[in-house]
Amino acid sequence: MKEAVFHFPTDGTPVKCEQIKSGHINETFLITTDTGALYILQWINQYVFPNVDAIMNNMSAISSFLREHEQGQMAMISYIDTLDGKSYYDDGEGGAWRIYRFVPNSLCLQRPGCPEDFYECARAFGHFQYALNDFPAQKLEETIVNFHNTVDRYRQFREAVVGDEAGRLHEVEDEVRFVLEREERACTLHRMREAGLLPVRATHNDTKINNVLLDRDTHKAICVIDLDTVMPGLSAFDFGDAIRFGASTADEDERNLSRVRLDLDLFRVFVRGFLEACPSLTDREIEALPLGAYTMTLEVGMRFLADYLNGDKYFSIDYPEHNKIRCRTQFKLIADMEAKWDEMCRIVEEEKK
Ligand code: GN1
Ligand code: MG
Repeated sequence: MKEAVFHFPTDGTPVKCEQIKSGHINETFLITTDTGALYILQWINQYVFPNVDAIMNNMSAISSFLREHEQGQMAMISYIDTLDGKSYYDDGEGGAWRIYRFVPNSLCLQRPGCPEDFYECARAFGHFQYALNDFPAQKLEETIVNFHNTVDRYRQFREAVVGDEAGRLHEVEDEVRFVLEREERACTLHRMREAGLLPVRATHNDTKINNVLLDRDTHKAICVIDLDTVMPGLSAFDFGDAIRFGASTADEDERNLSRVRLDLDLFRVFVRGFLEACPSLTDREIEALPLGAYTMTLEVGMRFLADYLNGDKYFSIDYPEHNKIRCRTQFKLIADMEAKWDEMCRIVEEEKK
């Protein structure tokens, strides 16, 4: 049992604690009490999120906005305060912990089992975006500064290459070149943002499909979770990260690269669901969606690669080569997007109607 759980009020006494393997940053546990109540306990990685208060403040700002403006159309996770009234428990050893009640009869998917599931996820993320259309994004704190600032990601990437801290550069020279050759295109969205061509909104910024809870029986979306990276951003980021992860034909850490492709049918289904649920996007935002997929894929690929060069300090890994394997799948996807670029744009145009 994790000691932290005893700092929260629970129905019954916690008797069972199982780790849920999902996500590369925080740690998540399913807690069962002797009365059968279920809770999700999370350890927040403060190397990645140094400002836990900012996360919890953002979350509560968004929850109260949605409660007021949306009449509860979309469910939200509500965290339970500690016994002494704080939003998280600080264990004094650098650990921050929080807890919420497990959402009954819910599941999250690691891969879309069928197009309908992916469509549901698209609607959930699209709706999240739409529901926050009038939320003043500048009120949100940047929980990770420059999170999707691709220009700054390139700066950090170069630092990792020059530093070569783990002495691995010689293994990944082709991958480094791949990233550097694509800099201009990858930074386009950021420059459009700076030029005021795309609206800055409250965005989720980590839209893997496993961040949507679905009803176990109907597979209808219940809510969007993992709001730690909700920050000011571009709609294309949320669209793009979901495509990167969910419309790939293989896992993020597939070793056999011939299995990794962009599935255009899934791409289309996601475009449809996202646009239907988020009618507030401007024409220019819609046109930017394919570039969102491209940018998010390249960006996370270069983050995996930078972490590999730095000696795996950021993403949790299961084996020493893990980040190298991960970056290769992202670059394979990028190459496939380049080959399918015209079709991606055509699909967005067709679905726009
Ligand atoms: C991390 O932990 P998880 O899986 O929710 C990362 C995302 C990456 C993703 C890659 C805070 O998300 O940005 O896209 O891994 N989250 C953070 O799978 O860096
Ligand atoms: Mg996450």
